[in-house]
Amino acid sequence: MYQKITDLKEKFDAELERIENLADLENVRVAYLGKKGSVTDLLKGMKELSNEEKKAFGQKVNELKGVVADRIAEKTAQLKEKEIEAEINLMPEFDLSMPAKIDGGSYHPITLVQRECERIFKSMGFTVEDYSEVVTDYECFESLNIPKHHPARDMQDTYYLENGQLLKSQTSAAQNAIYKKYRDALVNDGVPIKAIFPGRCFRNEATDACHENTFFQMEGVMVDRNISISNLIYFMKTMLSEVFQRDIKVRLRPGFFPFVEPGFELDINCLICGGEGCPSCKHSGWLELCPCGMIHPQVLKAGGIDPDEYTGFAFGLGLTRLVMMKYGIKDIRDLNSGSLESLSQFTDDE
Ligand code: FA5
Repeated sequence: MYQKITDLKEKFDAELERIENLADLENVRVAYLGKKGSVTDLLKGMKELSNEEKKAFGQKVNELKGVVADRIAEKTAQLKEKEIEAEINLMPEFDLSMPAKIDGGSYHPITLVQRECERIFKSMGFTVEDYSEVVTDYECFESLNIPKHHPARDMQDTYYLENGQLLKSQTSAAQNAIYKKYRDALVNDGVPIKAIFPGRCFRNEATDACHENTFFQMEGVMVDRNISISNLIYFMKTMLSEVFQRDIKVRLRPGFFPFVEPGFELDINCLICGGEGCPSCKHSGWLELCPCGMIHPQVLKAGGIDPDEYTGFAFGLGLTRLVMMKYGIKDIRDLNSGSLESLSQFTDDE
């Protein structure tokens, strides 16, 4: 009986020695350790043995099982290492110190226009603020005079997180924080609030030539004593003439936003079709670019500012659409495409 164990061990050692790949090794494993394998078979011959003998013999078979399993594991590791080495040897040699054969990168057109707008507003005394893309319902809606279930929310369905926060649907979501940040300087030291805050916005809506689900806006606010619509129009005009460096036809028409009163839509004559109508302007000849208005008293109050003493204007520039107009990009979706071929047409290497 015990001779069978010794013979089987010798046979296994000889076979293992000859194995050169993982597939053959797996066959050997099954042949020895599988349900019908040779090691398991040894146990079947124990019927005629006494209980004492069965115990001793069973122990020896289990020892053999352990040795076979260990040797197979060792051989598996050796063969895997060999396979990796072979793969490495097949790889073409390359010199890590060689300079890469790629052209220099360039800034995205949205980055270029955003920086241009920041430069213009900074030169007029505005600060540039950064704000989170994940905001609360209070920041994005309630502080802006849009209570729960207000129909204005339907226009800005967005993406909600399980904790109730959301991806901001408008840069206006930063207004409340900006008022709170600068209100002491305004009230105590008479420093007007003048801030812009560019940022990425998200909306759950169907895309077309002038709508994306992810796009950029640039919000701007100014709050002081005696701020009026004339101030608003002055800043809008200055910004557009600086960005385009030429005369642009714009129109101002009434627009409703719960956080401004009165509110306006500032449209720009479509520069893709020259006003004749095309898919980029929904065939109207005009493109909604920069809604704006006088900040609603409730919104100032929510920011800790007394609306009886202070007034202000706010605007929400569609930065991505501005980029379309500046570079004559017909389809907004090209801007998020990641296609270097299309994007590099609009940018200078910097
Ligand atoms: C707003 O988002 C307001 N927060 C703007 C505002 C700020 C009004 C301050 C008054 C005072 P609206 O949803 O219209 O408004 O978006 C503003 C601009 O963002 C649009 O005119 C447009 O240029 C751009 N925009 C809106 N939705 C999209 C979209 N899906 N894709 C690309 N640009 C968009």
